[in-house]
Amino acid sequence: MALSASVISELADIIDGAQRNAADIVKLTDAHPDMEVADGYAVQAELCRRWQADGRRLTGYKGGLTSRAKMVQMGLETPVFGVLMGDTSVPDGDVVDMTQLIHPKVEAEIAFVTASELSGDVTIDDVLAATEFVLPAIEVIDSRFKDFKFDIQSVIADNTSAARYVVGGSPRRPDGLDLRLLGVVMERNGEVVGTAAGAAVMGHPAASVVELVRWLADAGQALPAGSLVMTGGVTEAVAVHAGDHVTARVQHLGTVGVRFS
Ligand code: 0L1
Ligand code: MG
Repeated sequence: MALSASVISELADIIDGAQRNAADIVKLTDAHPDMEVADGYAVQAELCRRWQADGRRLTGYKGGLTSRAKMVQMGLETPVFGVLMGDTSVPDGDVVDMTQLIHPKVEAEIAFVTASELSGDVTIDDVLAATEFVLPAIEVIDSRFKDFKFDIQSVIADNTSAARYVVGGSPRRPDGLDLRLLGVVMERNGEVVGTAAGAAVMGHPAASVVELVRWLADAGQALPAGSLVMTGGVTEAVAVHAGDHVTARVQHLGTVGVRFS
């Protein structure tokens, strides 16, 4: 790490302020060119620590930049990980208030809910054996950086642009499903804006959970039973505006939707 604890704390203040006020900022490396990826995760961890101290609940984790489509869209090559807070969950079919966000985009994802703890150097089979169910999800991302212009250090500090998440559809145990082959269709206002199969995420959506568990292990942590894991957008993210309605249809898992007002 290149930055001191007091700078990490200052950067957490900046991100927190931008999130609370829905006001964009410039990327953190403009003022701190030495900032490293580990510093970005230190800012994210400090934010998560503060949010939990404020009574907010950690419900799970997210992988981002896990598909080629997302990497190409953002011009970054490395998967990133972030935290999911319970108060950012939106019920299936409910409405997101645009005034609380800067410039949201949506991603269609396959989510996992774990039945048992996962830790260390796990495999895809370990993840599937520990999975209670898989289900369709929409992630609403909202980079706090102006025009979604950031580098890897900054976006990690910004909790990988996490803003809201929606899960729903017909959750199913993964047994008997080949998650690589699940077709995913994302629609905005009834128009198809993205299509992919589950394998778009690292060759298998569970591979995103494998990488998440390894990332947690590097920090001396495990993925607890009962965690929700968003495995990452299968297509590039799509901008939304007030009045839009987005659905993600996942083969065998049903449909999840969200509106923007
Ligand atoms: O969930 C994501 O894929 C976000 C990770 C990259 C940040 C972004 O696209 O804003
Ligand atoms: Mg995502």
